[in-house]
Amino acid sequence: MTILETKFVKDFIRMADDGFAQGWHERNGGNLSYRIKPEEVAAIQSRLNAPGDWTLIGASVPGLAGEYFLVTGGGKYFRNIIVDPEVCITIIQIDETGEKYRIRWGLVEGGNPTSELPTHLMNHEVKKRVSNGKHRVIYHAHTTNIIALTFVLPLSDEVFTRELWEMATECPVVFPAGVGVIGWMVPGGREIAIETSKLMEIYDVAIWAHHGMFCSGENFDLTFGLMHTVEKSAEILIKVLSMRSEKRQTISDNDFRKLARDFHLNLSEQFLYKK
Ligand code: 2HA
Ligand code: ZN
Repeated sequence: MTILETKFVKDFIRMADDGFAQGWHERNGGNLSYRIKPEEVAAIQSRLNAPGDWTLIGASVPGLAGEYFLVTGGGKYFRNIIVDPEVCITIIQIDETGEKYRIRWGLVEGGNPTSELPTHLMNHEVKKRVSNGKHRVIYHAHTTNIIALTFVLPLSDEVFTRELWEMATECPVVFPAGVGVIGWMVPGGREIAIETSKLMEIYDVAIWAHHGMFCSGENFDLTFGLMHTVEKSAEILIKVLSMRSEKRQTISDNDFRKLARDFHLNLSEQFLYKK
């Protein structure tokens, strides 16, 4: 089987294209990464390129030593992933120290992995640990409505979580741990990676003010579905705020407690402060 014929590569490409279709990936905006399973690496081993030079990641991820990732390329357009995947995406291998990577497939016209590689890998390292190896997908998208909300809501985990939960009953079911928010920072480096990975210790969703969102999940469907649900909730909130300044009725603290009881959710009291 060629690398392009494997299920995880096909699923990755479909997810990237679904994200483009949502309008979340203007130009080269956004990036996606997948921690490849050992049996998937074994199945493609004979088709990987001869190992090239190691490159510094710019972050230290010893918890990912020896792992392989499928990631989008820096500067590549999501629009083009489905058109010419071998140009736009790449398989990288992490070294035994977790300090360096090398390219093993893809990017056939040259280039590097995503500019957000430090954040992707630091998030993967945290999520691999806290999910006991279950989480494999990290997704960054420029989701219009969440970005718009970061101009008008206080940049607190409590306010964003609570407002997004209220907008659709499925929200506390889909992201019961809530969402984390960080204020504006320069993207593409170690500092924003450290702040984002701190949020990933607790949440599966991290919002970057005036920029976009990161989501983590076990597989492509769950991670895309999470991004989609949070962004749709933000769209509803923007519609509500645009219609009137005060909500006439909403989902109350006690309603969330009842939902938690019946759906066996652990909804922290931290977010149930309104009464
Ligand atoms: O250009 O989205 O955050 C890719 C990005 C950087
Ligand atoms: Zn971005």
